[in-house]
Parts: sequence; C-alpha cells; structure tokens
Amino acid sequence: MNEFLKDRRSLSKAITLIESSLVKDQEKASELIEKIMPNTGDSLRIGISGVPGVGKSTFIESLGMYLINKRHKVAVLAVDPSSPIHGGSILGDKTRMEKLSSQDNAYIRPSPTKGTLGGVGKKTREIILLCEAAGYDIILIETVGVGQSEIEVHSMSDFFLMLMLPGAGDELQGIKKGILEIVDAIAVNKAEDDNQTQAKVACQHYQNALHILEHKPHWTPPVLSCSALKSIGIEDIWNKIKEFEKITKDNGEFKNKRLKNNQFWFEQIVNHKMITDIKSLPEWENLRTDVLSGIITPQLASLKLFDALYSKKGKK
Ligand SMILES: Nc1nc2c(ncn2[C@@H]2O[C@H](COP(=O)(O)OP(=O)(O)O)[C@@H](O)[C@H]2O)c(=O)[nH]1
Ligand SMILES: [Mg+2]
Repeated sequence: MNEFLKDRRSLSKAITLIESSLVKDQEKASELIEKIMPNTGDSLRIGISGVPGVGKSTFIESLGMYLINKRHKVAVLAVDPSSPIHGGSILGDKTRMEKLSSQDNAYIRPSPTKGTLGGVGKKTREIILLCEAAGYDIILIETVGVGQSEIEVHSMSDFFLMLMLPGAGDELQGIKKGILEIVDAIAVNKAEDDNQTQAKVACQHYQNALHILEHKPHWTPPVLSCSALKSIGIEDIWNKIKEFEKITKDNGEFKNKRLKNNQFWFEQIVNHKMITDIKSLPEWENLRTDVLSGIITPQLASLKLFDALYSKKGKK
C-alpha cells in the first residue's frame, strides 16, 4: 500500500487530481500513476450492471457489508452515463449505501459530474489503480445497463455481473444479445416473498438463453437469484465469484483478461488523443462549416483535415 494514500481524504484528493482536466494537473497525475504502479493490480475488480432500478446500489450495499465483515477493504465506483445531463445518481447511491458508506474499510466514489467519455468516466481505470494502491482489495464498479457503458465496464473488470428483474414474458427484451455473451454471471434480484415464483421463471429463461450461446470451456455463467434488500443469496453469488477467480487464476485466463483490458485501454487512449488533436486543428471548424454549406464533400474535407494534421506533425 502507498503510505500517502492511507486515508480516504488523501485518496479523494488524488482522485480529484486524476479527474482534473487542467494540463498542469494532468502532468502531476501521470507522475502519480507511475509512482503507484508497483502497488496496483492486487484486487478483484467486479463490474455490476443492470437497468436503472434493478437494485445495483442496494446489491452493492449488501455485498459490500458482507465483504467488510470478511475483513475486506471495499471501494465502490459508480459509473453513470446519465450523470452529466441529469445530475447523476449520487444522492440515490449514497442513500442506498448508508451502512456501507459509514464503514472505515469502505470507500464510495460517486460518478463524476463532468468530463465523461463514451458514457463512462474516462478516468475510471486510473481511479481503480489508486484504490488498489490505497489498499482496497475489492473494487465494485456500478454501471447503468444502457448503451456502451456495459462494454466499457466489462473491459475494466475481472468479473462481470448482470442483475436482472424477476418476471415472466419480456425478460430478454431489456438485455441486448451481445451482453449475454460477456456476462460471467446473472443474478435475478428482488427474488423474495411474492416475487419468488417469477424469479424462478426468469432464472430459467436466462439459463436457456445462456445455454444457446457458446461460452468458454472453463466457465458457464451461472444464473442465481437474490434479494439485495433482504440480503438473501449474496453469499452464493460471492462464492461463485471466488470460484471463477480461482479457476481463471489457475488456467491463466485472469491474467490474460487483464492484459486484453490493457490493450483495450491503450486503444481508447490513442483514439481519444487522436480525436482531441484533430478537433483542435483550426481546419476542423472551417471544414465543418464548408461541409455544411455544401462547398466541399465530406470525403475531400476529411482528406484535407488529415493532410493538415500530418503536415503539422511533420513541421514539429
Ligand atoms: N423488493 C426489493 N426491492 C429492492 C431490492 N433491491 C433493490 N430494491 C429497491 O429497488 C429500488 C432501486 O434500487 P437501487 O439499488 O437504487 O437500483 P439501481 O438503480 O439499480 O442502483 C429501490 O427502491 C430499492 O429499495 C430487492 O432485493 N428487493
Ligand atoms: Mg444505483
């Protein structure tokens, strides 16, 4: 653990630095990341997704408390693509995680209110590293199951859990086919009292749906049910996560996935830098205007733009 990150206040300050868009802060942030690198990587990163209202925050409160009682240090990152527009779910998250947020061994960082890229806080990966350097051994990343954010969160997790609602009929409508291909487990939440029969039906549906897909030979994603509100079924889900961790660590998949995630991250950084560089060229706005007025075709405009980019680079 990095000593200077040992309390939550210093961790928060470091995260604020990482999230800053000021150039001078960004340089400091890069230095900080380099410095903590040797103390990172030693955690289990768990992505948790599902439609708004499925119970993600409540589930995290329940699983988080379970883990705290098992002497883990738990960091929670909420990644919410809607936050820049709607003001985010910070209030919701904090009230749903009341018990957890008062624990010394828990750290809850709500989603940033600005500067998100592709729906997900673009600094989430760095924040994960900071939390690890601060000694958190379980990282829970909550994301709303809309748009690109699941893919992004999947690309920074070791284990990807999808929460579902009980109920017959339309189970598969809320879930895109691609998502079933990347889940490591599905949990049907709110499976208590009168909901139990419907939860069983939903479990069966997802089991069938997953059965059709080809999964990796060493792991068939299990479908479980739970009640985050009543803390039922949480231990079974945790045991499955641990089983997955053991299997994938033994066969090398765990490490492979992290390396693949790094490759994805690298590509994202390059894409982002490329776009920023291009859009900061003076030609960008001019050519956009020209395309809008119809005096140049999009194809020709893009060629001119890249010419401008590369000739600028050549001159450097
Ligand atoms: N009955 C029941 N309600 C739940 C359960 N988990 C969450 N809820 C409720 O569902 C609503 C949305 O929960 P929340 O955790 O904010 O969902 P999120 O949007 O996915 O983070 C809240 O009113 C919760 O109290 C559960 O296991 N059973
Ligand atoms: Mg939530």
